[in-house]
Formats: sequence, C-alpha cells, structure tokens
Amino acid sequence: MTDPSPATPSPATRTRVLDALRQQRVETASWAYANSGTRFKVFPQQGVPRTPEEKVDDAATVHRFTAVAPTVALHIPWDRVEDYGALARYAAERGLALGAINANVFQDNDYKLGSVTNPDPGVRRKAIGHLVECVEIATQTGSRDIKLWFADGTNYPGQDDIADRQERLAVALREAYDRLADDQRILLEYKLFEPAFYTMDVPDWGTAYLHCVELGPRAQVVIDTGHHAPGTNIEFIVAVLLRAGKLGGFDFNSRFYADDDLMVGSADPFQLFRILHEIVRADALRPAAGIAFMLDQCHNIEAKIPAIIRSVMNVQEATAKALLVDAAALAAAQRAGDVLAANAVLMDAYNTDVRPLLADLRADMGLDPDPIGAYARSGYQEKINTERAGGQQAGWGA
Ligand code: RM4
Ligand code: MN
Repeated sequence: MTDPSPATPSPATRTRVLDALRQQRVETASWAYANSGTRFKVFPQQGVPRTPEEKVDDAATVHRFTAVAPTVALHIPWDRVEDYGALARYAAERGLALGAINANVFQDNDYKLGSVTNPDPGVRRKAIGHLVECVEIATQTGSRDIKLWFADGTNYPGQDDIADRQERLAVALREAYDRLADDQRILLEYKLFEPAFYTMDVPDWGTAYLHCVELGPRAQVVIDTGHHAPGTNIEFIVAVLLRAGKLGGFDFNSRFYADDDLMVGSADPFQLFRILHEIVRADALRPAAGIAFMLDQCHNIEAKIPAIIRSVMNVQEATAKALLVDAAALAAAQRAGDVLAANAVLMDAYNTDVRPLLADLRADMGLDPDPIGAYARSGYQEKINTERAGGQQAGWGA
C-alpha cells in the first residue's frame, strides 16, 4: 500500500518515520561553540567557552534540548587537556560522550609547505607524530573516529612533485592506520581548494577513496558538504561511496560560494534532502550503519548555541522528508520509466511540512516541541554570559 500523500502518512509510515528519527544521531563540533570569524575579523560573543569543559557544557545543552546530539567532536590541539579520560568522564556526567578526534596539522609554522606531504622529512615526522597522538587520544576518550583533514598542497606549478606528495601522504596515513585499535577508524576528508590554490593533496573524493582502499577496511571517506566546486552533485558521491562501503560520515554545513561553514540546510535545504534520500535509500541512517553525521560549522555573526540547535533541527527536517519518500511508488515509477511520476514522488516528500511531525516526536521524547524557544527561556545563555565573563575566550584556533 502506498500512502495517499506524504503529508498524511499512514499510521505504519508515521511509526517507521518516527522510529528512525528517534534513533538518529548528530554530532556537534567543539569549535563551533568558540569564537570564529573570517580572515577579516573575528567578532567575539558573550558567554563563549573558555575551556574544553565549557564547550562540553554547551554541547550537553544542545543535546538537552534536542536529544539527538549525544556526542561532541574534539579538535587537537584546540581541545588539548591533561587528562582525556577525565574529560570523557566530565562529559559522561552531563549525558554526553566525546566524538571524533580531529587532527590539526595546519597551524604550525613548520607546515608552511605542508605537513605529512612536506618536502622536509623532519616536518613529515612531526606531523605523523601528531596523527599518532590523535589515535592515542581517541583511545583515551573512547572515540571511534579519527578525522584527518590536510591543508597540504601547493600554490604554483612546479612548486613540488605532485606524485611524490601522494607517496608521502600514503606513508603517513599507513603509520596512523597501523596504530588503530580494532574498533577505530580513520575518516579521511577532502577539500577542493584552500588554503592551497594550485593543488590540494586530497582535493576530491576519488583521491580520498584511493587512499582509503589502499589502507584497508578501517579507513573511510568523510564528505564535508562545503568542500566541493559549486554545482557538484554531492548526493551522487554519497551513492557511489555507500555502494563501495567507503562512506564514513559527513561534516555538514552550508555554502553559497566556498567553504562558508554556514548552518547546514540554510543555503540549500533541497541538497540536504537529496543527500539524506541516498542515505535512507541505503538504510544507512541507523547508527549501526556506521555513518557519522557531524556538524562542521562556524557561527560568526549569529548566536552559537541556538544556531547549533537550529542546525540539528535542519538535519532532522531533511531526514524526515527523506524518510517520507514513498519508496514503493518511486521504484514503480522508475521501473516504468515514468520520469515525471518518479520526480513527483521525491518532490511530494520534499514539499511536506514535517515540522508538526517533529514537534510530536519531541513531545513524545519528553522534550519541548520548540527547542530554540525552550533554550531561550531556559536562562542558560544569561547564566554563561555572567559566569564566563573575563578570562580567555576560546576561538577558532585558540
Ligand atoms: C577544515 C576541515 C576540517 C575542520 C577544519 C576546522 O576546512 O573542514 O574538517 O576541522 O576546517
Ligand atoms: Mn570539515
């Protein structure tokens, strides 16, 4: 039986959609709670965390109002602490777990010409040391994923040997991979351009995929939605990597022009729906499928915690729409070669207002149906504005 319309789903569809949404997990990023900006200006905000613990407090707050964001990713060295086990316990006491460990080999003077692909073997050794350290930190925090993004690349033709750099990259990845515990993964991220402008050493999913295949089953590709050329069909990449068993997760954000790091689903909610349709179609939404749905955003001019709550809600809305796609009707139209009908099935789901459904879900989970309003009424922002006055605010890179 197909549903008459996604707007009035059958009770069975409704139950299926609500169950899937209840299980969904979105990981927030520690750096999104900190001050950030562009290379022109960082506008500091009130109440910004000063320590990794305070970032954990904010992430726990997002989870408290959404119930689907139980982990927070760390960035090393931005979130360096003496005792990572203690930070994990601090998080657990607040109903949170520590998520992906993000390596940072792009902010040291030594890395001007690259980190793991630097022409200088001494610099490469130092960068590899950091990757290995991140694997060790992940063990202490109980994190499954070590996420690697490299700013490495060149600005000018002839500056360095493109193929040699690929070889150096492979050597470094192998060393980190060999340190992984059985239940850990390397998530390799790609980015088309910036900070390097001529070649990035991992510019696209194909390069990331090749390195992950060479490494083995515990290496997978992560798709940062902001890291493509304008107009790239990201859902196609999702489908291809899912089929190959090589999609490890997402760094969600939105972009109009480049790596804008805006709130996911704000610039192009239809793209987010199309991505999630591929995920739902492959039954890869379930946490057991191992796809990490992470946010990688910066909130430069908007209030941070409500923006992160909004982002989680945007992911939920796109997911709910993807779950409402009438798979049987879609398959039938596709088999019949009925182009218009097939497209209409997708558009019907996309055009459904899923906000009432999500409000019901939240009420059912014991949450306020309006998470942003509830956050505003909670007094948390006023409390941190007062408590965190003074001291060194954390910033992107602080
Ligand atoms: C990079 C990349 C990484 C993120 C840093 C902050 O462009 O997206 O995932 O950790 O930015
Ligand atoms: Mn990213």
